[in-house]
Amino acid sequence: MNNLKIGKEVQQALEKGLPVVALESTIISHGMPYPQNVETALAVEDLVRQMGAVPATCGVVDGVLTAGLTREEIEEFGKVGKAINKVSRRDLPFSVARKESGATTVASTMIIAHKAGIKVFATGGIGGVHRGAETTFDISADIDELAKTPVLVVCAGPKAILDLDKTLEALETRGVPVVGYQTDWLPAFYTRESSLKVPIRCDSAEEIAKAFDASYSLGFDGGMLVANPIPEEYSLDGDKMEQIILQALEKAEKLSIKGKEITPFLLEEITNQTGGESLDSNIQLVFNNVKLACQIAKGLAK
Ligand code: PSU
Ligand code: MN
Repeated sequence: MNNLKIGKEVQQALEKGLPVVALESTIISHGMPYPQNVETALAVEDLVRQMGAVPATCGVVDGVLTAGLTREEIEEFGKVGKAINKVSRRDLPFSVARKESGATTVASTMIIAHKAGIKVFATGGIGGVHRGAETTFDISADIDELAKTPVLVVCAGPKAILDLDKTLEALETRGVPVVGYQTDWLPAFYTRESSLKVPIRCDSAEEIAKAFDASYSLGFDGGMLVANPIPEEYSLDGDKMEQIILQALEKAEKLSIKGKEITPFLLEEITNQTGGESLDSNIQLVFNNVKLACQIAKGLAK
């Protein structure tokens, strides 16, 4: 398919059966400010290589689904920021037809990873069921993608901008396994745990890799969500974050922000309101997730 481009390093690794880890680009263009976004994206790629795997940052470049953006492309995606289209599943055909570039969300990165033959993907937080979804119906396409595309996603749990309870329920309905890594409690992004139990606990990357292998051998279409708690030293005060999130939600409501704009808006508000403290935590939890994703990818490559 000429709509898919696999970077050279990624292609070689896949041919040799070496571990590859996919990474998303919405987190770069819409999830973090410049220049920290570019610094983080490049540091993440270095970390994957240090861990003995190959990074595949995904995005759409001039209409081509790309697994393995170049350094220059990553810099461009970061500099352009929110001016680049945020592309989820429903947007992909238009990016291709119009030959436009786009930053890919968890959902569309899973699609690209799967087309490229990559099984493991690391990010910060996934999209989920928003607070108030009972009236707005705002449920991220990430949830359905996890149900239909066989890619394992490592995250730090859904961010507290979402309704964690409903997010877990939506995942359960769709048959998506949610694994707590070395925890019984669902991690909540900035904090190590929420008051919700995870349905499955795994204590090692090997155990997770084995279960994902089993999912493949059962012929399951869907993926798997691994929730990895933020390292203790970077975790933030849950009550303080809740206050900031409530203010951000109120502001979004006043400004009538909805649809695909709401998540980036809330992320930016939180970063501004915490004076960058949350950004630092966000960056650290991504590193932490990348390490676990590499271990799982290595387990799968065995
Ligand atoms: N949550 C975060 N950081 C992010 C995102 C979510 O903590 O960067 C991004 C991811 O790319 C995710 C997308 O796939 O937002 C979800 O957007 P929406 O809610 O519009 O589906
Ligand atoms: Mn939404």
